[in-house]
Amino acid sequence: MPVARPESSDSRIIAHVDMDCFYVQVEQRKQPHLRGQPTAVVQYNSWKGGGLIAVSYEARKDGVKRSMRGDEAKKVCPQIQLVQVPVARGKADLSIYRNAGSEVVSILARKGRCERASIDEVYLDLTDAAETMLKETPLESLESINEEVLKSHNGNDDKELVREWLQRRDADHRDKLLACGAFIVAELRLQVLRETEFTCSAGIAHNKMLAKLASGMNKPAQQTIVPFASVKGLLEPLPIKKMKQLGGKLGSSLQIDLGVNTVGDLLQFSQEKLQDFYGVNTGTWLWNVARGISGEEVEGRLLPKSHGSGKTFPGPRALKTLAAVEKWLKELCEELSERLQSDLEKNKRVAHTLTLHANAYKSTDTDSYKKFPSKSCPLRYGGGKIQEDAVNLFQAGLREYLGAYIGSQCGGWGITGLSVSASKIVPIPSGTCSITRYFQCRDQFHSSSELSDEKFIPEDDLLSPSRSESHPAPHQTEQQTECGGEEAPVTYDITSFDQYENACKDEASSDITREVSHLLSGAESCSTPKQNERQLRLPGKESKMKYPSDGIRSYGQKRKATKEKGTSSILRFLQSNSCSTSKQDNVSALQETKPLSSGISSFIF
Ligand code: TTP
Repeated sequence: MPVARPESSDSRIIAHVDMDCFYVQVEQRKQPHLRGQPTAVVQYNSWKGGGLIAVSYEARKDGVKRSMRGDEAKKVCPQIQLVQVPVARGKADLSIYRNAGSEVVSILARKGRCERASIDEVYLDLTDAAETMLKETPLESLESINEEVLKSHNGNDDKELVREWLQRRDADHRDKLLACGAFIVAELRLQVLRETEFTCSAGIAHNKMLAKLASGMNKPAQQTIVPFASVKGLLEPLPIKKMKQLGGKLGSSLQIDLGVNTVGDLLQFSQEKLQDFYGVNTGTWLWNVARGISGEEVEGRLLPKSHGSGKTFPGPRALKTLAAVEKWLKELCEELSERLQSDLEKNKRVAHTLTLHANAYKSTDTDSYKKFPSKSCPLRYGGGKIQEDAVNLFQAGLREYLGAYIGSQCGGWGITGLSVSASKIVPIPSGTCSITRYFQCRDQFHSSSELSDEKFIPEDDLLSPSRSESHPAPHQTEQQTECGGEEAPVTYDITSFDQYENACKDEASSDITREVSHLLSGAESCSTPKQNERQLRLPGKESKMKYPSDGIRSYGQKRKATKEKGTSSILRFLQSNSCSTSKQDNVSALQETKPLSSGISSFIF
């Protein structure tokens, strides 16, 4: 659900940095002869030359678009170079892109609080750096300005006008800070180029929402500034459904029920009117959006919020037997397990929730609107265990999806997309002396309170707000696993799990990773009788929440129902967690977790 946060200060300097045609640049660095050539990266599936997932700016000039397949791109631009995404386990392997994104993040993080928003996007809070620069370097007296800074746009594309704006003596404090932000971001973009060979573009504004809107306005290798005076002009013409969190039901409701098609249309409604329609929080949030007001903070987070592995099986490649699904789940779970292990070793982080998503159809479908329900359970480490749990989650989802339609073994269904993801990732508490004890403690906790069939909660119930976001592509969503190519999109609501850490705190710190290999090899026993029982008790027992499917009422009711459910889970958790002491003390500065209330609905017990 959108959260209305008051603007903490309208003098913040926030940048949104977005890499240019990212996968193409990564491939061009690997194969320098591709530089300057029209190039595109294509999916693993080579049908009709493969779907394009990244297109170089040279190819875009020739009319190549991401919606094309390789064969069509070759017709439009015969000299195009098509590079296939790397492949592992029979699917796209995105690690090369992920690692390249990490290189960039580590450079950008030098200047201010940095939030990794997706595989190739970062938010930066540059307020302190800009304030310092303003004190130390009066911009109006600078004799020469670096060419990179002049690649700024603020509604003007003329470099001289931009120079004048940056050095205006009569500018107010906010504009002077923005000008400093432009200098800092230009320098950061140069550093990224020098150290990684990648170009990027950026938006510089007083909040995240405006910075993100601006970063894509002038690409590649340029930057766009949003002075306070330009906000209205920037927002007014934007289609309402293009705004973050308005691509789904809320945006549709605005269009259908209030006739709002652009952000400008929203301006005619008073805050009270919007609150009447959508409730106080959402109404206030909408009123703020229309005016470019957003208090959302840049989270200090350099690592992904979640890990996922998925694959699509379009058309005739749909999976039609449990054996076929199990085979693919094995591949996906092994990949996920490797990434979890690497995260544990490198970053000392553990994930707590495993989620399975699938896209499915029934051959004689009478209710095609019905989605395969996403399912979650506590995550157990080790490829075999993740696989076992994922298969159970799949079976539970399939039973619910098919309902009375037909037995799951009898066919009549197909799976066109499958993904597993690990979320609720937190650092291992600094006082943990033994990783084995940490996991034992955690698994005891899981086994005593979580692993029953009622605990499988449809992901729709947990995550409906992020589902309705209006991001142009799944991978770009802030609350998403990094996906791409043929990987299926997944969304998350990340919640504080520091209770776990407190429950499992141990005396002294020692080398955690030395026990990791043993632990992840599956040698330890953390499976419990309850986990085995779970499979037997699955059919038909999932708790379901039903919502009316239309209009504003349904939107409001869904929010209420979700909140209530989450709240009761939290209370149950707090009551049952006798080991839990205080909150927050084990969460590192770089891994800020959201307040308990913000993700309340996604606790699964
Ligand atoms: P984007 O940032 O959307 O696009 P881009 O970096 O290729 O180009 P631009 O300069 O316009 O920002 O996506 C980042 C990478 O994510 C992209 O290079 C490839 C991958 N991706 C997919 O795998 N599937 C998709 O549908 C999209 C949109 C992107």
